[in-house]
Parts: sequence; structure tokens; C-alpha cells
Amino acid sequence: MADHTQTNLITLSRHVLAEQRAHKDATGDLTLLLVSIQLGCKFVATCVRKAGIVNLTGLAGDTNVQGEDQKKLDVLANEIFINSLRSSGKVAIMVSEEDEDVIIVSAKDRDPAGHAYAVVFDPLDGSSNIEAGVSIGTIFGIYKVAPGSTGTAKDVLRAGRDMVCAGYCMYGSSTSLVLSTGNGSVSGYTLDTTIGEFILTHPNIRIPPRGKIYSINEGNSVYWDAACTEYFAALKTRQVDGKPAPYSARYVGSMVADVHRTILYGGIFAYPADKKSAHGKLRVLYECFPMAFLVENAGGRATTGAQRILDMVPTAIHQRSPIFLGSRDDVTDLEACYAKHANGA
Ligand code: P6P
Repeated sequence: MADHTQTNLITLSRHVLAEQRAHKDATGDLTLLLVSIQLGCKFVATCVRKAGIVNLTGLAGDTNVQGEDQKKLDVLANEIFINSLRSSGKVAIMVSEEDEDVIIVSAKDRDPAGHAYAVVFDPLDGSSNIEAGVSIGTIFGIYKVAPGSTGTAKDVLRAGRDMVCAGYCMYGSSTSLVLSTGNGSVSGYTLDTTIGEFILTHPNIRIPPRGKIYSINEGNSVYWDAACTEYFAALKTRQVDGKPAPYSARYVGSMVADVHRTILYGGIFAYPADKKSAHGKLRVLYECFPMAFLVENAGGRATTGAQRILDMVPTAIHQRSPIFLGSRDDVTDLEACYAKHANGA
């Protein structure tokens, strides 16, 4: 039969189920969990769209565990995802950027059969950009917890390479969800609001091996270490055939937007450790690990400068890390620069 794309839509759930069927031990539990994550993303997308109209922006009065002013949308998004994940019956434990402690799901809210998962997430990353209408997003990572686990911090204080799934949903001109379940496969889905489904629009995303864009907050350059300073100066002064050929600078200040562009167009995104932020700013569990998981599965690399991001084992759920991620060749050059400086060159 002819493939009538308009009448044979590949939804996210259908696509993930097909991918999972390729794994012998797949039970459909992850697909079910992703249904609840999709619901959260759709709900938050409507809240973000309405924010300006119903005055959901502006300060909610409280501050979150990071000491940042908590905006109304942050509060809403956090509650939406916690409720949606809990209702899936597939979650044993959660970590949210907005909650100081781990969130344990009680046995009554867990499906006794099948797999259980640990979900780490930033419900609304980049929220300081809400009023400016800049793209913001939800970032999440998923671990499978050991059978019988009642859900404890040890289910999430694990290497990023143990994740079984990671993704982000970007609330921009359209609502885009980018997801990987590993195996070198990354797919992009766009929300069709007329039917309320994420539709496969970017199958098998591959990051270019080298790009022409660098993405870093240059306002912090006075605090950078020597390796970072040298590497980014070289991108600005590079020449090809004796003619200037600098990289372009692009920096949104919203990780989801900056990483999304880097995955699609190539280049390097960075939030380094520096004299102002000794461990960097971005959080290991729910920002660095998921983005590193996606970038690596799209053919790129993600490093602290000294080690592969996904090999890190966090000791605290809100731990920060420096991060450089993007095109394979660009990040390899960055790693070489840090190695040279580490050897006292
Ligand atoms: P800076 C947004 O607040 C965020 O957490 C990330 O989304 C973004 O990459 C980073 O902080 C921007 O930080 O210091 O450059 O404003």
C-alpha cells in the first residue's frame, strides 16, 4: 500500500514502541513512562503559550533550592511533571531542579509489575527568559532502577552512561521534543496541536562532525582559565587559506535553545568552570547528563574539559559541572587544549 504520510502519522509513542521492540527485553514500560512525560510537555507548552495572557510570568514570591526567584511557570511546570510522572505508575524516585530533596514515589503509586524508573528533570530550564519570549524548555533523564528498589538516592547518584533515555522539550516557535533511547539514535518530534500528538519530524538526527558556531557567555571571559581563553580566542582568529575564517558567536542563555541549535547546526556549546563559578553553573543530573547523552548518540562529544561527562558519578543530586559539548572534532580540539594546559604547556 502507498505510504500516505498524512494518514500514516508516526507519533512519538509509535516510534519509541517500534524502537523498543528491537530490544528483546523491552516490556513497553519505558513507552508508558514516556506517555506521561509527553503529557507533562503538552501541558507545560499550553501554560507557556498562555503565560503572557494570564500573567503566569512574574515572581511567585518563593525562591527555589537554587536561591533563584521562583516564577509562577516554574512552580506550575514542576507540579505538572511530578503529578504526571507519579500517575504513570512506572516511577520509583524523582529528582527535580525545583526540589531540594529526592521525591520518593510510594508503593501505592507504583505498578507492582514491570520495570520501575528514576527520572531526573529540570521542569522549566531557562525560566529567567520567560518574559522575553525566548525559547525555554524541559530537560529529563531516565535510569532503570534495580528490581525491588524502594527508590533511594543511590538510584540516581550513578554515572550518566547508565541512563536508558534522555530528552528535552523546547517551547519555542513550535514545541519540539528531542529524544534518545541510546543505540546511537536521536529523533526529533514536533507537537501537532490539532491532534495533540508529537509527530516524528527529524528522524535519526546526526550532529555535523565539525561546525562553525561557538556558544558561550563571553560576559564571563574575565573569569575563564587559560585553556578556555586560548581555545575560544583561536576560534575568533582562525584563518583558512590565509584569510580570516572566524566561527560565528551564538548564545541564547537558555540551555535547551543553545544545545538544540548545536545538535542541528554543529559547533560547540560551553558553560565552563571559572573564577566566578568554581564548578560551573549547570547541574550534572538533569542538565549535563541528558544533553551529553543526546549529543553522544547524535555522534558528538561532551566533556568537562578533563573527562567525559557521562563517566562522571555525582555525589549530590544538585551537583554542578563544567560542560563543553557539540561536534566531535570541535570538542576534541577543546579537550586537546585542556590536556596541553594540564601538562603545564
Ligand atoms: P548565564 C538558564 O538560567 C540556565 O540555567 C541555562 O539554561 C543556561 O544555559 C544558563 O543558565 C545561562 O547562564 O550565566 O550565561 O546567564
